[in-house]
Amino acid sequence: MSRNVVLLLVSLAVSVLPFTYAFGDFVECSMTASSPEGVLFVCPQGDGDRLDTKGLTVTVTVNYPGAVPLPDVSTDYIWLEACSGLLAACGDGAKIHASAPTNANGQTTITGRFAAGGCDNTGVQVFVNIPTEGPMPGAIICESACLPIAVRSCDLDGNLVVNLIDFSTFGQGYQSPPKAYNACLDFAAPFSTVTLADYAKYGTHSSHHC
Ligand SMILES: [Ca+2]
Repeated sequence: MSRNVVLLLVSLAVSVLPFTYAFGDFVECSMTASSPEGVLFVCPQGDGDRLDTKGLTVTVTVNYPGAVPLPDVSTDYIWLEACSGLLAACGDGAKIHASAPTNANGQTTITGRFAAGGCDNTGVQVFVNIPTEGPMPGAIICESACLPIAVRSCDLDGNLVVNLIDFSTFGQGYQSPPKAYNACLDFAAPFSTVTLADYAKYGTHSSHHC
């Protein structure tokens, strides 16, 4: 290989390097995350609804500062959580990890489901947390704004089992109207009402637990 070719390759490599950080630096990443608006039904047993089957797939793009795409970020480092931390988790079930590592454009999706109790109507947000190890120049941590997906479990009190306590709570708001509306009981369409459709959803998960 001639010296000119080597110089050309070196200059190309330098010109595409997206960062100038040293290992161990803290790097503020930039991220975009978006999703449709909706409600995700959850069961502590992990057999609630998936985001993708409810048309609620979350799309994530991870960048270095300067909008340079960050490819090959492991699914271990990208996940979704409820915004106000109101879910009670079965194991790691209060997180939904990305469906695949980021592609060449820094993009991936989040498509799975929670295994949890509780109710969080404040939305969900994406976290990216890449440790310093591996090919990354520094620890990268970022979080998205809250996305408009309400998370509602049939384990209403979050004790990780769907039992008589939950049944009693459900009964206090069923049906609505005429009873006062409790959004945490509103699992299924039509939304803004608590009807037989919501009860049917609840009933198929009775006695479920972690
Ligand atoms: Ca409903």
